[in-house]
Amino acid sequence: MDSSELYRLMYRIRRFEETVLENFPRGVFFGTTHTYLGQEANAAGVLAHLQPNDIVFSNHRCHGHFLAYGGDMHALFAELMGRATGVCGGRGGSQHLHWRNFYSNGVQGGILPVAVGIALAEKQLKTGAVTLVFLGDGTFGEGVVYESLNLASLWSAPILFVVENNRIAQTTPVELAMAGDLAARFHAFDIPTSRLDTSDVLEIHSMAGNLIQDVRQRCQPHALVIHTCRFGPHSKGDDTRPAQEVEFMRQTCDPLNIHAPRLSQAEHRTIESQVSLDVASAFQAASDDPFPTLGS
Ligand SMILES: Cc1ncc(C[n+]2csc(CCOP(=O)(O)OP(=O)(O)O)c2C)c(N)n1
Ligand SMILES: [Mg+2]
Repeated sequence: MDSSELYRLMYRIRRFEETVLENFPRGVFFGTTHTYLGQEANAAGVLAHLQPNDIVFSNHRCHGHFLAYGGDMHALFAELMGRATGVCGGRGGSQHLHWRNFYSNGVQGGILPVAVGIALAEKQLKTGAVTLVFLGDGTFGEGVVYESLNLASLWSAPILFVVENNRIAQTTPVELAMAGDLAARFHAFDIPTSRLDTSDVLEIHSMAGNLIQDVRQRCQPHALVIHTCRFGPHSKGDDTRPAQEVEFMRQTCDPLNIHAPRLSQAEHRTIESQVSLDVASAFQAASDDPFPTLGS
């Protein structure tokens, strides 16, 4: 993926998520939602390296991962709207997506044992596939995470754990919930861990490429901890952080602002207007789609 494709992808995620938050109060979506605003560079940089049979597990904050995996915006809007054309026929909603080798689940930590199990199955089958699993800082309070890390290490699962450390879980800052060091949790199980403190998609892209190649070649687990920023509320309108704190993050670590200067102004403006039109038409198309019928 070149610089302009990475910008296009991040902008697509941004506009998709903004459209979700703008329209939620109109009652057009079912269930809940968790937007990926501010974290776009993680999905874009990491998932650019996938090979077709690789497997991705995501969590409640899954829209950005799904779009970066190659998922369709219309199908994702339709899924949130409960329409028959949705990713899962309108029955999964925002958090429960399955398409090709992409799986997401809203139960915190619940995806870890499944992801490790699938990684081990792929190893047994000698497919060469790598499994990636995204998890947040707030998920390290779940015991099943540690059972999964133990087996991943003991049985050498070809898996990359991607921790998106936005330093908050719902409204609880990480320092009120987590004792000790995040990377030390992986080290306790002899899982090598790399850290990044950046929202620069090129830095993430470069490190993730090396790590995924390494996991594939060595058939061993690895962890990548990315220090990142959540710009939006946890879900919808439930942000208790001071507005200045969020504004400061937007000023200093917006992945779009960091990456845009690498393109000409004309180029990124063209991408922005094309993507905005695509997002608006995907939203409109999904709004016009039918609801599933009983028995379908
Ligand atoms: C087992 C379980 N407990 C509680 C929740 C409710 N819940 C959803 S997301 C979340 C916080 C997640 O924080 P983190 O892992 O840091 O991810 P982030 O939202 O920051 O991306 C909580 C408590 C849940 N989904 N699953
Ligand atoms: Mg978090």
